[in-house]
Amino acid sequence: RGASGTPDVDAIVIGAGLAGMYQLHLLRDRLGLKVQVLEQGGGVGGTWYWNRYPGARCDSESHSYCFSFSREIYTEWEWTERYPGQPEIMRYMNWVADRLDLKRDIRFDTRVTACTYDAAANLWRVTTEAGETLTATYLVTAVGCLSTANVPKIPGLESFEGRWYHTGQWPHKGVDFSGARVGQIGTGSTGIQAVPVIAEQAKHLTVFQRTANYSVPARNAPLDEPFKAWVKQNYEAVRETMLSTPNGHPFRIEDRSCWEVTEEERRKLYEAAWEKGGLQFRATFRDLLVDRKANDTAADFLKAKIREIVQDPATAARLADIDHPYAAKRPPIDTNYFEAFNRDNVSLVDVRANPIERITPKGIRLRDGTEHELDIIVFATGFDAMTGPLLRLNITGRDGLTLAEAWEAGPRSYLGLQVAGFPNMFTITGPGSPSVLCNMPIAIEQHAEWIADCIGHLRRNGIARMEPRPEAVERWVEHVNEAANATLLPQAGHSWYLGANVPGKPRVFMPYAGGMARYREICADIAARGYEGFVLEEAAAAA
Ligand code: NA7
Repeated sequence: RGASGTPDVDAIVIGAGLAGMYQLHLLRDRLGLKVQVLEQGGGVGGTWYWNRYPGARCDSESHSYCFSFSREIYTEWEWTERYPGQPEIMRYMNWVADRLDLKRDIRFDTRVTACTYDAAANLWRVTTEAGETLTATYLVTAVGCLSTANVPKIPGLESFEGRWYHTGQWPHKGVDFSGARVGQIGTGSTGIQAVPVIAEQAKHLTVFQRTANYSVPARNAPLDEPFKAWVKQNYEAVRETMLSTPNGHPFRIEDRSCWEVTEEERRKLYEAAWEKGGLQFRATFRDLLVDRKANDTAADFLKAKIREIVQDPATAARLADIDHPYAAKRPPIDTNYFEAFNRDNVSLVDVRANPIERITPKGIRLRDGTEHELDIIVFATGFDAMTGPLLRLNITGRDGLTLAEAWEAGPRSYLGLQVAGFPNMFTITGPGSPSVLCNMPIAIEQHAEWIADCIGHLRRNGIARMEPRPEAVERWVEHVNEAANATLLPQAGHSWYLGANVPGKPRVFMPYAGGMARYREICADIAARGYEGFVLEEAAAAA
C-alpha cells in the first residue's frame, strides 16, 4: 500500500462516552466521514457505564452536565435532580445516542489493545482484543481522564477470603452490603459519596483515611417546575455563562477578593455558600486558588464545620486534619458524609500515621499490627488519571516511537490535542488541556468541535498528515507549568492532578490551569492562523 492505501474507515474513535458520541456525530453527520467507534463497555456512557458504586452522582449540576451544542437536544431533555445520579446519566446518554442515531456506528464490547501508525500507508492500524485489525486515516481517542482504575498493590490482596471491589469497576448487579463488615479505602470525591450510602446498609463500615479531605454539602434535591422552565427559557444565557467562565460551570466566580470584606462579612458569605452547597463554594472569592492566606480563610471555615458536625472530638480532629489548600485537590461535595461518622456502625481509621501493611485472609492489617476483620473491601482509590487510559492503548507512532517512551518523563502534548510523533492522532481532553479542571461536557464539546474543524480543514486542503512541531510542544508544556504555578493547585502534593496517587508515575501537573475560556481562545486563534505550531504535510509530500 502507498500513501493512497484505502483505509477501512476515515476515522476510528475510541470510547463511547460523551466525547466519543459527540465526535462521531460531528465527523459523520457534519463532515460526512465514515467513522467507527470502538467501545470496551457493553453500552454508551463511558465513565458512568463503569462507575455504578453506591452514591455515584455527578458533582456538576444537571443543567450543565449534558450537551449544550444544540438548543433542541438541550431543551428536550428534562433532569429530575439538582445533580444527576448515575442511573439518570445513563438514561440521558442512551437517549442522546438514540436521538442522534449513533449506536449503529459504535461497536460495543470491543477493547482496543494496540494502535500503530503505518507511515508508508499513512494510516492507523487499530487492533482489538478479539484480534481484529481496522484501519483509519484519523485516530481520535475519547477514552476519558478517569477511566483506568487504580487498585493499590497492597500485599496479600489475593489471599483475602471476602469480596473486594473498585468503585470504578462496580458490578452491574450491585453489591449487597447487608449484614457485612465493610472496609473502604479512600476518601476522595468517590469515597465521600459512597460512605453514607454504604453505611445505611452495612453492619459496620470502617473508613481507612490516608489524606483527610474538605467537603461541602451538595444540597441535592429534586428540581422544581419553575427551575426546569427557567433552564429551558434561558438556554442561551446558561450556555454563555458556561463558555465564558474559567471552569465551564453555569456560575461565575465572584469578582471580589476575600480581603475586600470584613471578617464578619466573609463568614456570612461562606455561610451562605455552605447553605447553597456544591462546587459554587469555591466561587465565593476570586483569590481562593491563588492566595494561600485567602485560601486559609475558606479552609478554616470548612474545618470548623467538620468539628461542628462530627460529635466524637477525636474522629472530628482526624477528619479535619487537612494540610492542602482547599480545592487544590479536586474538591468533593457530599450528602451527609461527615454526618455518617456520627452513626454507631461507622468508624474512621487513620492510615497516614499507621499505614495499611497487608491484606490478610480476614481483613486489613496495619503497621502497628492491628487487624480489622472485614467481609467486603471497597477500593475508592481513584484512577491512573489522564495518561493511564491513553497508555493502556499501546500506541505506536512514527518511527516505532511508543507513547510510553514519548511520555516516559510525563505527558507532553500540544494543547492536549496532539502529540509530536503521532500524526493524525487527536486526544480528546488529553493531558495539557483543561479537561478535569472544567465541567467536562464543556471541555469535551470544545475539543470535539476543534478536531472536527481541523479534520475538515485537512481534507479540504489536501493535507495528508498533521502533527505538532516539537518547539510548539515545548512552549505549550512550559505554558501549562506556568499556568499551574500561578495557582495553589500544585501545592496539594498528593493529588491525582500530579499523578502522585500512582506509585512510580512521573510527577507532572497534567491539566491546563489557565482556564477554559482562555484555552478556547488560544485553540481558536491557532486554527485561525493556519494551525500554527503544527506541521501540515500535503498529500504529494506524504506519498
Ligand atoms: P481520588 O480523588 O484519587 O481519591 C482516592 C482516595 O484513595 C484518596 O483518598 C487516596 O488517598 C486514597 N488512596 C489511594 N491509594 C491508597 C492507598 N494505597 N492507601 C490508602 N489510601 C489510598 O479518586 P476518586 O475516585 O475519589 O475521585 C477521582 C475523581 O473522579 C474526582 O476527583 C472527580 O473528578 C471524579 P491520598 O489522597 O492519595 O492520600
